[in-house]
This record gives sequence, structure tokens and C-alpha cells, in this order.
Amino acid sequence: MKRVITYGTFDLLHVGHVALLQRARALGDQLIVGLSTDRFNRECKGKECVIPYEDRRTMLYNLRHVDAVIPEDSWEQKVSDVHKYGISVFCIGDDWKGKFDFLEDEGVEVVYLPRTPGVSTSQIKSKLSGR
Ligand code: C2G
Repeated sequence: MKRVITYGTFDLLHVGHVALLQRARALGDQLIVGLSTDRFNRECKGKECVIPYEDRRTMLYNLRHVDAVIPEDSWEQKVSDVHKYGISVFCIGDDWKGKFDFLEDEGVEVVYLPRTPGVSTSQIKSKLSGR
């Protein structure tokens, strides 16, 4: 059983998020998503989510590509997570390229996937606010 993990906020779920999740799932047999909690977003990522954690979790969990969702509430939890969940592959969009290479020391393959151009949560927010 090859388990893959990725992390993110996934606010205002859009096709770029789904394309990432689909490609992440294709790297193994199961995909676990570490979903940033509202507090982690606010206090550590400087993001104010539109969609609360429970609703973001429900939407992710009901996607075909996602097998499990766990809370992400610290930057440091990745090292313990990969051991706790028996992770073979960590993947994330290439806007994070190089930031998580340290997970290779835990025996985990680290994959940075190209972001989907032309779509982002901040772009959606701008459209909605008429900016
Ligand atoms: N993403 C993408 N294409 C986009 C937008 C996002 O591939 N057009 C990817 C990001 O690279 C990330 C995932 O979708 O891998 C989730 O994006 P965010 O919700 O913005 O997550 P982020 O703030 O990058 O959080 O500890 C890691 C962080 O929690 C990652």
C-alpha cells in the first residue's frame, strides 16, 4: 500500500486544487490530505479562510481522489505524520519547490507538481469583490 500525503488550505476549492489532488493520488494507492485548520491559516499562514475547516474537509473528503483528511495545525507535524501514517510519497505544488526536501531524510519521496496556471483562490476572491 503506497500512501501519498499532501497539505494545503483548499479554500474556495477550484480546478487547480482538484488537478493537484488527482495527480497526487496517481502517485500511489491512497491519498491523505493534511488540511490547514482555520487557526493555522490565521495564525501561521496569514490567510483568512472564506470556507470553514469542517466544510472544506467535507468537500475534500467527498472527492474521488481523496482517501483521508487530517488537520494541519503546525508547520512541524509533517515529520511525525509521515511516520504515523506510513507515507511513501509527499507531494505539493511547485510553488513550494525545495521547501520540504528534508522529508527525504525520513525515507519519503518528495514530489513537486506544476501548479495549474490561471486559477487561484485569491483570483476568485478578487473577481467576487469586483476588483
Ligand atoms: N495549487 C495548484 N494550482 C493552483 C493553486 C494551487 O496546483 N492554481 C496547489 C498548491 O500548490 C498546493 C495545493 O494546490 O499544493 C493547495 O493550495 P493552497 O490551498 O494554496 O495550499 P498552500 O497555502 O500552498 O498550503 O504545509 C503546506 C501548506 O499547508 C500548503
